[in-house]
Amino acid sequence: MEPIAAIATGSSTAAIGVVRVSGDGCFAACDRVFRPLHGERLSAQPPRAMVYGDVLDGNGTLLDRGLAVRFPAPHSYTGEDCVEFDCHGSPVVLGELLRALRAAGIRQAEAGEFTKRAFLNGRMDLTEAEAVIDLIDAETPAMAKNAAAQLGGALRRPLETVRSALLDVTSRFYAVVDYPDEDIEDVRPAEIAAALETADTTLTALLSTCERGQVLKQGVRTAIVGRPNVGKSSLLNALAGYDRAIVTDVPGTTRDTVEESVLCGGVLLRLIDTAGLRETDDAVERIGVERARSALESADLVLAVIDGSQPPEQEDLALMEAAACGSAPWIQVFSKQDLCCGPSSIFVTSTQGEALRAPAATVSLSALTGEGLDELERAVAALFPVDAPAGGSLLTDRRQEDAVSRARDAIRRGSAAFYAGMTPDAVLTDLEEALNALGELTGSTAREDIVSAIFSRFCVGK
Ligand SMILES: Nc1nc2c(ncn2[C@@H]2O[C@H](COP(=O)(O)OP(=O)(O)OP(=O)(O)O)[C@@H](O)[C@H]2O)c(=O)[nH]1
Ligand SMILES: [Mg+2]
Repeated sequence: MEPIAAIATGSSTAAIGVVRVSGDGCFAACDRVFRPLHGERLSAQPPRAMVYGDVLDGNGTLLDRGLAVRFPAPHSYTGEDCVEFDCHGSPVVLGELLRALRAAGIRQAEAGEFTKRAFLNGRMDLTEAEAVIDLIDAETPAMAKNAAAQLGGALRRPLETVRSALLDVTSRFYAVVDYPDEDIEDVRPAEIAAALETADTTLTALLSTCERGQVLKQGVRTAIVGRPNVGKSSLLNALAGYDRAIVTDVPGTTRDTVEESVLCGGVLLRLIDTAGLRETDDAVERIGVERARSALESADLVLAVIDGSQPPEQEDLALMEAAACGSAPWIQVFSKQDLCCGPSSIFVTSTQGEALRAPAATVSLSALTGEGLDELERAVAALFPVDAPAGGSLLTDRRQEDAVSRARDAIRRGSAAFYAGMTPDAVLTDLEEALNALGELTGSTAREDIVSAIFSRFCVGK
């Protein structure tokens, strides 16, 4: 394909900046902007070896001294002839190098174009290409590890196994449908039933990882709620590691919701600090309290904070009732343990005295000294285990989840039709549908607009 070039290392100043080039004829063009200090021109240098030399602008004037590597097709990221330049990480130098490459006939690459070419040239399937985006965007080590494993085929492999089993089954059916008079080997019901069942089991196992995959990718929306002055904002700050929210000894300090993402027990928490829950005549604070209530209702996890240095008040009991009545797991947090004299656990009952849904954990901590924060981390890690049991197999993408579930449903329908003794073409329709859904996932039958949408999520240079 036509040659393209882009800065791969972003637009900010750094020690090193990389410009990558890919496409037909790119070696000759690169000879015009790079002159090795020793030996022959770049296009005659050994493949995949770093060469030190002068980086030149369009007029042959020295721009920088750096390294260049050439990767002859097909042994490159894109599968095409590729060159990478390691320059000093000056946006000006890198921009000038791009300009010189343009003058040599190489156009600016679009977002994700290198990876799109890698996909089109069969260097990776769609699940692996999507893993590249996830790896770049990873916000936690667990997310990065899951993406890295998928980059290595952790999703592709089980899907391929299912696909080839289905292909085997469909080809047998086709033989029967297409050549009814030939004496073709029997359809072998037991083998077919076993193949369909294995496919169903594999896809079901994948689907069962979606919830954890979402936690991994989106994080857990966590509302910190409680009455005024119990230390909610202090807890947010302690978890964030800096003074994100204003803390004072005036009850009603926080009036709006304050959001911050933190890593707690290996889990990405999207923390929402809220206004202290109380009745108030202040119009602004009242809106804050409404927002606090809606945060509590929509959260995936609730940290119900109770001042541990004081006897509980009616409002604390009301808070816990509200947390217990929701559907999200909640953690009872007793704050200000350094002043310790208050309760360390409260049995939760409704205003009518009935026992309510118990907290997932009860933690005593001090935002001031940090004691007990590790206990909170352990409680969160136990609630949201993100480390995939079989490394990299967590399904984190809604598109992928949708395709796997359509494939599984079609297999189940096909299986039911098979057991009901339907004609082979009835079973085939369902199995073809399953194969198509799997093809969308791996990209072998994905529509062009879907593929384009996926690659547009990339940054330029990737
Ligand atoms: N000794 C001690 N004081 C704390 C601790 N956490 C919070 N405080 C104090 O309690 C007061 C209220 O803290 P905030 O974090 O503002 O409480 P809040 O729940 O966000 O209060 P509102 O925003 O008004 O609802 C401040 O004076 C804090 O310094 C703690 O762990 N130990
Ligand atoms: Mg506050």
